[in-house]
Amino acid sequence: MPSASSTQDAQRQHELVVVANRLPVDSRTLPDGATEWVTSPGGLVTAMESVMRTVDSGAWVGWGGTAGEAPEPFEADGMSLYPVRLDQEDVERYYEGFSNATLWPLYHDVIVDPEFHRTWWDSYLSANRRFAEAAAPVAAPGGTIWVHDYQLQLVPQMIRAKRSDVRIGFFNHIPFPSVELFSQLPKRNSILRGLLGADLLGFQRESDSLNFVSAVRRLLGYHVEGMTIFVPGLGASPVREVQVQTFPISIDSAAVSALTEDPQIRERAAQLRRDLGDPAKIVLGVDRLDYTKGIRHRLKAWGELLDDGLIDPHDAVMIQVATPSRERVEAYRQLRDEVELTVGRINGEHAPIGRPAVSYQHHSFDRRDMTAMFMAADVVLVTALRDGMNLVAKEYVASRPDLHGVLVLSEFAGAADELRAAVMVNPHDIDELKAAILRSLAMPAEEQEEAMRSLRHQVMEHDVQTWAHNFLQQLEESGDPEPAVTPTIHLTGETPSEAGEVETALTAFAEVPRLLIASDFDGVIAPIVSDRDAVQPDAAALTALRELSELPGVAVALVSGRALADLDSHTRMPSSVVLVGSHGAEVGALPPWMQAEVLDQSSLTMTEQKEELLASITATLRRIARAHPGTEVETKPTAAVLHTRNAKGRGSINATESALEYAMTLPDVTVTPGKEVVEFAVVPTSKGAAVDTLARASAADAWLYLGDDVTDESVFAQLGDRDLGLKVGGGDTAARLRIADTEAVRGVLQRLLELRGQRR
Ligand code: ADQ
Repeated sequence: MPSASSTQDAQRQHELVVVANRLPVDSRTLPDGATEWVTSPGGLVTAMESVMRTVDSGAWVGWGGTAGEAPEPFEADGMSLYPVRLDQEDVERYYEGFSNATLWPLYHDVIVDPEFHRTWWDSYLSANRRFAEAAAPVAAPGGTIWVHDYQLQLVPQMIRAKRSDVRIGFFNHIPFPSVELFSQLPKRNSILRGLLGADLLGFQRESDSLNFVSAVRRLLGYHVEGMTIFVPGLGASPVREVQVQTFPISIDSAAVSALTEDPQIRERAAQLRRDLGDPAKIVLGVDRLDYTKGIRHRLKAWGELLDDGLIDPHDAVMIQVATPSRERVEAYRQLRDEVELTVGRINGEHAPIGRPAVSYQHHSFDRRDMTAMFMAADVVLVTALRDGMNLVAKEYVASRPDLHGVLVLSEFAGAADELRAAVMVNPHDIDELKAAILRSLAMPAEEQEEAMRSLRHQVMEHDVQTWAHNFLQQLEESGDPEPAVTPTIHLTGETPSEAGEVETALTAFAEVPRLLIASDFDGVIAPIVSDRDAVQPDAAALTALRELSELPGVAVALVSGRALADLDSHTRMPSSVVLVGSHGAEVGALPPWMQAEVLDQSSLTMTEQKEELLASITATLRRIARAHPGTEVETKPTAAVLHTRNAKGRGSINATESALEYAMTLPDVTVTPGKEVVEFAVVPTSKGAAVDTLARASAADAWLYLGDDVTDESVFAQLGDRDLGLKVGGGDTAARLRIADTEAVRGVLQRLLELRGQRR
């Protein structure tokens, strides 16, 4: 990659933002302290680079490869790059630890034992948060964020929490294990939920997609139809659909194929054969030095063939390119030792003087050298024990427009699903592997051509551009993102509004011809008490409400989370005051002048099915309550409520967490967390919808609402210009005015009565 320039305006917004563990460039510190950027190797970089070039405004968020402070964002190759900081401890715990010593072995069928430490998880969580925080602000409104791979599985959900207006895609480059294996992973449900923050989840093979869907079904209990997962939302937010689909990744096939026309590269391939002593056959393996790639199995087979005298080292040479990888992880150090010991032993026993039996290369090559090697190779061995896709297999095929050469391919590599004309092997079966190598070495030219033609058809037709295009197109089709719902916050902190400000607002409001005055009950008309049944409403406030309801052009309502009967028994209001219970699910008698037909109660009707659901929710909440002393369950006609106000110690937090976890499994239930309560309603409810309906039923020109709880925000959120929202007590709110407490509420209601009374 050419030298990069730091830009002042790099922090702009982009249509497409790629988030991956690594940037497509590596930082290097020069002797004079300056930073130099060079293209970093690896399948993902190769894949995405060509895609990003086709986008007008693309950004890439990732780590630069060096621990410590991250450089400022900069531009390179027409892309904006946003480096993410990883400290040495993050590198050890998030990257080498949880990503490469926990997830990597587990997702690759536990070829080595996964290790787990809780500190690694903590670091994974905080590093994922840093990537999400870097990515969320740089996406344009309605833009697309594409998150890559197992290191960043929590990022989709974290981005969604900040930016519900963007499309979020996730692609997993490595396999997704069977649910039996995946279940071993500590924090497995957090990982699933993290991924389900995406709109579209892509996997390499059909089996990976199916494994993921069944993990979600089994471990989270979410409803699944085909490859669509229904993720339940909390509160009034609807169920979200997440699509799961298979997108086998590929390479820039035309570019690789074109390199083979280059005379210099052709010459390099010929030179390579001469350097090896002009053997009749060259067998090639190219891998990151990783235990998943089956390098040991391959060397064992090759060594045995030499031992058995079935291969003459004068006729055939094996080249093993093993790129250095994750050298600080113990399993990789051991692997390197073993591989190098085996190569040494084979060469010691079999190499003729002056040339190797196995030429072992533990370093990187550039694309041109790599292509020369593929052009020289008569057989390429891809013997992965488990591999997401394996791009080497496809690169070899793209490098053979001459239709010569044989690909030996493990059935455990994702590429096996597409490259059906390869010589398929089970690499665990060393005898089978040996037979496959011998068969490939002896394969007649016509047979090679026939197989290679079929392989090339597949690889040239399905390149990485098509892969990315298909993914992004599917993401586009996977439903319009929600409009940016930035809950409008007008007031923060606790300081009440100026008295004069409240007075001016009340005076203007009292002049409106037809009014609706609505109020929450607990915390507004009555101070909060620990025993809900011992609540003491403010008598003067209730009197003011009653008298207001008797004035012409004024409708009055009490809107509460309490059950209707409960609200009624604590307020004893005349029929001129409308009582709304259970967050809007229950509405009491209406005064005759209200238009009852506006109230569409159909969705609130209880069916037998809803009764059953409510019974099972109540039973589960009771179980949670038993485990957390002091918490209790209240039952209402359409809802069950867990009250945690009187729980001991962390009981309130723990019980709430259990309840919300349980809520995730209930797609059709409206779950409303409030002040130390969580309500599960089997009919759709919201105080906001209730007040809106009442305003229409009373033909009000404007309404006033008094509320103290988070559940009241659904009302404040829909305040119109003439409406008046008064938040009682502290906390962020969409209301425009704040008053201190129930005493202040009494003052407001009495003042309103006065102002409106004067109007008569
Ligand atoms: P990797 O495990 O890195 O990728 P692979 O698909 O084989 O595996 O890609 C490796 C890339 O590195 C190839 O492009 C290869 O040519 C190149 N490479 C290897 N050794 C090299 C060397 N010494 N010098 C230069 N280049 C070298 C992960 C998954 C795979 C999946 C890819 C892409 O593990 O299963 O195919 O992502 O999704």
